[in-house]
Amino acid sequence: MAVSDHVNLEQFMAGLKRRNPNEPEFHQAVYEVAANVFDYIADKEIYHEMQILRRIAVPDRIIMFRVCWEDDNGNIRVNKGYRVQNNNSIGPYKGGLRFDPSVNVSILKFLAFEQTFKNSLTGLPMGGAKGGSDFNVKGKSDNEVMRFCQSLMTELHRHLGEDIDVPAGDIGVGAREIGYLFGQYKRLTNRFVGVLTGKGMEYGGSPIRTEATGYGTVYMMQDMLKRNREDIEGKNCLVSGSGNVATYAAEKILQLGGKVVTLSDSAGFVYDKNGINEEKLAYIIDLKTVRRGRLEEYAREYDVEYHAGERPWQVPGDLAFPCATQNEISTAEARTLISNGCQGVSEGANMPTEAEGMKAFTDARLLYAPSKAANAGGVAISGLEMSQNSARITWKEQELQDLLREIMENIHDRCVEYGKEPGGDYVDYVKGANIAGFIKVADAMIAYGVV
Ligand code: NDP
Ligand code: 2IT
Repeated sequence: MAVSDHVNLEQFMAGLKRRNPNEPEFHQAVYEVAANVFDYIADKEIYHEMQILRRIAVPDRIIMFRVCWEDDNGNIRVNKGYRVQNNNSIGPYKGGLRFDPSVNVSILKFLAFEQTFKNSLTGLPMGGAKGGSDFNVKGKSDNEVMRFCQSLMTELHRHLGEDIDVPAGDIGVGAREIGYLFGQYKRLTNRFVGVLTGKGMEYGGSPIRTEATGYGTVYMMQDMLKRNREDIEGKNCLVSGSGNVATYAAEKILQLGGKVVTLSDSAGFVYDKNGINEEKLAYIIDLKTVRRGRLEEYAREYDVEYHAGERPWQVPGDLAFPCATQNEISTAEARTLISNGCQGVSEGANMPTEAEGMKAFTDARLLYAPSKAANAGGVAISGLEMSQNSARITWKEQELQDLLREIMENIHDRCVEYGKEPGGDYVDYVKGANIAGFIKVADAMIAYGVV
């Protein structure tokens, strides 16, 4: 075996940036993991010799394609479609599809890289991938969305398979889109298999997949608080977003006796001082998933504060749950949360906090669960949807509720195992999640040799 060149973290990052120019989100995601992993592997020669981190940071493959479709006025429209298959060392590629005008290679590479460690943390056999399109679902008719999904799947299907790559939803891809995508997969291949997750209950979906990400994010906070002999009851909670993850995080906070005072969308946030109760939340879920409206309408309907073009982090709160998108908490906003007395942050969105903001949370010794641990409940239930599809069986809802709770507790405990400060009691959950997620993938790669 050749003697490895022991680069340090700075040299590693310089090389990564040189080889992947103009991909700031990807650089940010790799740096966050590398910073912890470099420390961990300092005295573990095999990981250096096998160049593990360098290999995980190059996707197995990136598929890029044209998606043509016809709008309701008969115009031909053209979008880009992507699938980044990052790593399948511990199982078939698995990860969501995002439809949003901001989608590009940098964002999908960061998401597929993160997904690789997140999926490892769940303990289930899933590799990491992410995909999607720069298609904007906003303002499109159901028929336009259907034609777009069918066109995208016409290319994507040849790269998928129940043992190859299994996509799911993400921003802009919910139950409606998964239905159209699965319908086209089935039509093209004449196979009814678990090739997508987040499916409707009528055609192979799993109980609680819809709720799983949001619930899991709150369970992670519950476990962090429990370690400090506290709980969510009575706490003021700031939640951002008003999509799948945010609304079910809010639902679980309410079930646990917390008070949800904010939600947001891409146009602004609502500050509801009296708290968003179950009835108001049902209104918001209907507004966002059925009527596809703006949160501003909720503010008008219930006569609460609406802040156009702003994010909720200036509002004083005990706990924060960013559940919208990447880098939605700037470093300055992270500092504002800390100075306003925020005690804990659990990330429902992927990489919602800027790098310096993450450091500020840990330096201030907040209870801080990073996304790859805190939002892993969604993909964990996706993994169990795959198992149910393979066995052609549907488990009972309570079984899945219990499994989600158990998986989140295991992830919490693994973060404590690898993230607890030596000689102290503080847990650096970022470090814990990165190292625990890394080990399983790295050891599988070592077993395979140089491939
Ligand atoms: P949805 O499309 O259901 O909801 C997204 C929400 O975030 C909407 O309220 C949307 O506002 C808002 N949003 C989107 N982009 C921006 C932006 N640039 N600035 C401000 N707000 C924005 O998506 P999900 O709830 O599924 O996903 C939210 C986050 O959670 C993402 O980071 C995703 O990667 C992550 N995640 C999702 C999982 C899942 O199972 N769905 C699993 C794990 C992580 P608007 O209504 O105006 O569009
Ligand atoms: O970021 C994520 O974990 C997801 N969007 C869900 C992935 C999945 O395959 O369920």
